[in-house]
Amino acid sequence: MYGKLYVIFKRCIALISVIMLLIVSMDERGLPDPDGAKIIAKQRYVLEDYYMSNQGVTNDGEYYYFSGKKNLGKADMKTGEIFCINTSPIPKALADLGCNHIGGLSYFNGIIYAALEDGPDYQHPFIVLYDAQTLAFTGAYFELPQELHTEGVPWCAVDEERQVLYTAEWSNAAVLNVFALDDLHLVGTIPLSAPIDRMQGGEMFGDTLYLSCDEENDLKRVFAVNVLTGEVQTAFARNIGKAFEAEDLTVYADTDGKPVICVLDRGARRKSMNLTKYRLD
Ligand SMILES: [Ca+2]
Repeated sequence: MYGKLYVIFKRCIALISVIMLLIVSMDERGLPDPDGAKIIAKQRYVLEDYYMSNQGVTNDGEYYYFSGKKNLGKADMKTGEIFCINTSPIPKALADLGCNHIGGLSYFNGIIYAALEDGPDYQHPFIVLYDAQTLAFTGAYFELPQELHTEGVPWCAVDEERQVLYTAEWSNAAVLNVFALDDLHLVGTIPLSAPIDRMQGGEMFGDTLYLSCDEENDLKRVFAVNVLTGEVQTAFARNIGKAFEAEDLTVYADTDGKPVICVLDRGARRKSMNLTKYRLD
């Protein structure tokens, strides 16, 4: 009896998903093309998967790792299907301090580095480490200097080559903060050639830090920062419009070694999360 009801329930959910995906694809029919890049694929998440994937994204070449505000999810990069979740990843000690929001993610060497903050007070910015295989909390977290993160820590990006992790202020950041990867102590800052506003997430590729920004215009550009010089350039303009909210991004190497930049955004009217994959022109 219950088995039959469960099958009917799952079929109803599957049907609602199909209808929502159809509505979303109709909504997005008229979007202009990006400038400076081409869209090569798009994965959409609705219903429960939306909540699992609406903040952060990173990858290890085989799996995507997502964060919702209070969740972690893991998806196969070939199918995009989320198959593993952790619904209570925030350590109790940090929850007791008011930490209530997991933001951007960055993967390195079996570990997911997650930015955690305590909005709206923003007194306790943390980087928390999770096991990429299981999504379990590893027991390790590091509090960052609050004076460098006065509006929280919305994202972080691991630089494997230099063994550091980058963060920045949310509003009109003038510098990147640079932390040693082993114990997250501050090792310096990188002055930016131009301030960057409303950064939502980033990831390294070679010497370039790609940054997703929720600009208050229709462009929603992705910026490229040369971490050797601090020079800021527009990588491409996404042209998705103000109705979308840009979130984190992740990057992987295509078969020819060129970067594929995968940007998360919340679709118009919050019906779907989109992971859009771009190749630079
Ligand atoms: Ca990321």
